[in-house]
Amino acid sequence: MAKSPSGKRPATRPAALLTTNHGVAISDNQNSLRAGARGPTLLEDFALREKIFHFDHERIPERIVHARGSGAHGYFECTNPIPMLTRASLFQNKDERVPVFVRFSTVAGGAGSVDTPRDVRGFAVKFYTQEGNWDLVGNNIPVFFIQDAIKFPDLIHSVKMEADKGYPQAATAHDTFWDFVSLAPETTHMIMWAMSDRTLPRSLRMMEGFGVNTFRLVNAKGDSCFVKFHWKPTLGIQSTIWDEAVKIAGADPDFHRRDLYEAIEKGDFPEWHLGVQVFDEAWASKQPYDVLDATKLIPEEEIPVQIVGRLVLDRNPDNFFAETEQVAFLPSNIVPGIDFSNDPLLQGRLFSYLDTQKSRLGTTNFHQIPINAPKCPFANFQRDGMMQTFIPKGRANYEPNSLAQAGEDGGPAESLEHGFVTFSSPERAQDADQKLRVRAELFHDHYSQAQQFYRSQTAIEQAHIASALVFELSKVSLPHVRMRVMANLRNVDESLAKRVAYGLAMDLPPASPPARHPVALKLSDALSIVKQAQPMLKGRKVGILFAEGSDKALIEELAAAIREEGGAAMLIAPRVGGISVKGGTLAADGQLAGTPSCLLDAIALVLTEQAVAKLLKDGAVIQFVMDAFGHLKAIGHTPACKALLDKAGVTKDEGVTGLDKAFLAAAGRRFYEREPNIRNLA
Ligand code: HDE
Repeated sequence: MAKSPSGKRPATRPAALLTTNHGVAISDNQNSLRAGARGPTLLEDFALREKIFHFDHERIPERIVHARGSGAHGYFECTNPIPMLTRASLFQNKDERVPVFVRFSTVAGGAGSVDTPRDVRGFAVKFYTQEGNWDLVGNNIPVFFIQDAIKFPDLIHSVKMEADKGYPQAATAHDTFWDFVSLAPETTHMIMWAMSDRTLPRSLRMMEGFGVNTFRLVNAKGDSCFVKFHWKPTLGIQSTIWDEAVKIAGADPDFHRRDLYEAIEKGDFPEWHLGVQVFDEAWASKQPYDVLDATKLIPEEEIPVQIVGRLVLDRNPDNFFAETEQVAFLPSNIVPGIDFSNDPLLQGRLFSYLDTQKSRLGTTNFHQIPINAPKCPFANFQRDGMMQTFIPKGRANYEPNSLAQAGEDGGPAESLEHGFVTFSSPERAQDADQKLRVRAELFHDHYSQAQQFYRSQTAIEQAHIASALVFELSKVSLPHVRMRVMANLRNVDESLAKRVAYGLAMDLPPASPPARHPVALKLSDALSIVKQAQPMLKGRKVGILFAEGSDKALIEELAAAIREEGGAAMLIAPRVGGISVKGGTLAADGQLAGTPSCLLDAIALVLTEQAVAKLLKDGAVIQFVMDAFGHLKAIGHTPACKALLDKAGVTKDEGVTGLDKAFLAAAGRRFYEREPNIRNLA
């Protein structure tokens, strides 16, 4: 009998043994099998071939949209049960929790693209309820570009890299996107949101989420109402500004992914409240818009958002691929007590997501992957298929069967009592027996809510929208496309159109004839980020810049005060390992050149006059201060920093403080009022 190299055969195999996929232990994982020390590699090397074979197939197709994303585990807790509205198990009992997996994403970029382009963010939540998985696959903007699913492939083709050039990546600022937009006035409302700071979130933890489509709730008696779902972040809504987002993309392409991961690792669990807006058909039929039209929202002032629960993300995935990449969200994953509406966008989505999983995950059995499998028992007679991991027992593989009468296991059976029963909606069904390719009348109003959104913003937010339009349209090379966008914009707001035209140095074309004349709607404060801003240090990161000779006690006191208020303090110095300061040595968390202030929410400069004199020759430190000022952040400083502030162009305002209480208060907010003095906005 042949012997192992050592000549001995161990009695049992150790647990942590490197093996092939078929369980054979590997003796050498550094050298492939060769014919002689300098000879060719042998085909016989099954361990080498298996390893390379598996590696070659490690990638699966990335999502056609929302390819770039970050995920986390957590739970949903019902805080205000609503059994009168829905029989869904997760909304029945106060304090009851269900596990969730959440994936946030950008839309346009590929899986390896940066986290901070101007883009809509996906906000997809999988609730593993006792009665099956419910996926609420939403976005951070409550409306969408188009009204009918049939236009989705065109929209996405237009926004992705241009077909011939292969660029730009993750950007809307190019010809084909704006060509599509200009030819589809239904996009106008969403364009207002997309050009606002909503598409530049500071953190995934600081953005709202929306179910977007109208859904239904159905109670145990079978009564139904319509519902819109809302996620409200407990850290408040916070956005960056454009110049900041662009710089973050270079400084940390994983800015949002890192922020989410680190917050969870630290135990600062991101949290949102889930709210519902409920209404009935009688109310819906009186509105100047159609609630089945996903380009329209219901202002919170009209129907208040009622909080029903909270979402807490408290665990990072163990493995990015197995969980975040393989998670498959399906708007068609619905549970008893929740139902669809006839929204034509939603109806199309019900098909698309199931279909896309087959192409991405390769098999109809993708629901067996642990991240996708329900956590309640599930059984049916669907059988076989690629990558089948279940081993059903017995003969029963059809329904109904009478095998139980012969003492065999007859398997699962349907149940009217527990099963999902589609709500039979009677409303507006007059033309249900006609086959039509039409849009309902109110869908033709493309401008009223776009106007409402724009006019509900503060002056600085309006200036950001105008500037974003100027930026994007200045990247459009086809004059007729610009013209058509401007012609549509005139239907939203004449002053906006004028500002953009001025920014582009072009004449305003005549307004395009609207399919339906816009009506003036009541303004809504809930649409503005700035009007809702809640200054807070919690969840924010303050950079403390120090150098040789800085006061250690002062730095430590400041860092403690920041942490006390729930903020993070990051020490930054020209050299990280530990430099000599007043009171000892101090190590930094980040090196100055690698930690530009765009990655921080506020900065504190704890520097001596000598250190300032030396640092004035360093472009990185001047840029550090200049950007913090330009990005509307608080700057706290020791008196010795005057020369540095002057060189960086910092002028005194409420956000420029000493290192005292005033700084702590300032660090939790942005100083939008500073912007008109330092930047020419459109
Ligand atoms: Fe999606 N969308 N979508 N979408 N969507 C996908 O499904 C689609 C729409 C949204 O983190 C795809 O699994 C169509 C609206 C999110 O894995 C695909 C239409 C909203 C995610 C698809 C829409 C969304 C997706 C690609 C028009 C907000 C990422 C990969 C009818 C309510 C989920 C996948 C994740 C992903 C189709 C419009 C949100 C191709 C046809 C509106 C958050 O099936």
